[in-house]
Amino acid sequence: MKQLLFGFMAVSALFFSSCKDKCKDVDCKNNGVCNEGVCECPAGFSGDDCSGLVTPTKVTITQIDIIDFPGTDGGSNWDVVIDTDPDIYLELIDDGTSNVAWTSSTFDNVADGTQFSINGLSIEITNVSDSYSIKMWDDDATSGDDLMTTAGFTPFNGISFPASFTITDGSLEIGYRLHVTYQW
Ligand SMILES: [Ca+2]
Ligand SMILES: [Ca+2]
Ligand SMILES: [Ca+2]
Repeated sequence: MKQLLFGFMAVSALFFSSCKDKCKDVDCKNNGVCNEGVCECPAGFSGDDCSGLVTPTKVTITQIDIIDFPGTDGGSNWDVVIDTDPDIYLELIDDGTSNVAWTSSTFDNVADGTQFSINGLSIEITNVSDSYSIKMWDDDATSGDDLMTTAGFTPFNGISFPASFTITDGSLEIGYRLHVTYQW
């Protein structure tokens, strides 16, 4: 009799479990979608509830906004002849190898306080957890160029996938906003 009762309970449990919504108590994070009790995660996320991050295989910089730059060279003008404003170009440096991964075109005589964007970029970085930096130079055609400032960053921060983020040279005034996309 005991065995019969147990058997009945087991069959009932099976019957009821097959009827109930398997996703009822499943909380999929990061826009994951529950299917038959299992979270299906969007690109970049993993784990039972999609809370895990997948390291991207590539981060692509699509735009760089120049938010601010040093107005003077320690109190002196960046240039001493013809036009005193700096002639700005950027270099992306792979800090591990010191290789220049990308160089922008030059923006002549940019007045202090000017904000501008370099868009339409497709700068692909595959060592996404490495350290990179952006060097800003004042182009001086006849002599060595003046290094204006350097700001470091890591393409993938390890905690989220922001579409854009700000980097600075540590002064909290001089900075860029990088617009990026991720691939996995
Ligand atoms: Ca100069
Ligand atoms: Ca100039
Ligand atoms: Ca110059």
